Amino acid sequence: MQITLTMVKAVAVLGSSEGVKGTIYFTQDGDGPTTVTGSVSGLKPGLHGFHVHALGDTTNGCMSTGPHYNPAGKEHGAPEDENRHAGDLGNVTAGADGVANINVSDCQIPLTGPNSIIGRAVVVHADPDDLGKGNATSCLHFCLLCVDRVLFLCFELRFHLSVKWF
Ligand SMILES: [Cu+2]
Ligand SMILES: [Zn+2]
Repeated sequence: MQITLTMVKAVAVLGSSEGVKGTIYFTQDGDGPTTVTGSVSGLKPGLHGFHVHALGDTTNGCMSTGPHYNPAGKEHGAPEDENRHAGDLGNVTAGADGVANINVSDCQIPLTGPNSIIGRAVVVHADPDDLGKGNATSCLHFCLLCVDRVLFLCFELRFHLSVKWF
């Protein structure tokens, strides 16, 4: 019997009318964690919430992308929390130059299988994610904050379905 290891890659090209843009790459090797790399520029220096939202519909900004992707029915949290939405990737940090470099590894955002994030939306928010420890504990609340100021606060782009199989 032959065992085939599969490497799956995906990309999200993010952009907004406010000059915020970036490209984020996702790589998963077999059943291992998904590595998320890339950078986003044009951000206000500081922390910005970074999530996978449930839906890939970006026609109405943050609003149409639904809540944080949450196939296990858990609460909003930090990436390292056991009780978290699968889509809770925490924050990215933009430096003084407005660039956030991303390089994280996460076990709850697979690129294959029933809980695959392919086709869902990636959102970088203008505001920091409180990671479930502050007032904006509800995912919906958090996203509504975003939608309220969608022109300045959030941008997102759904995944291109450019999954490559090796
Ligand atoms: Cu979000
Ligand atoms: Zn969440």
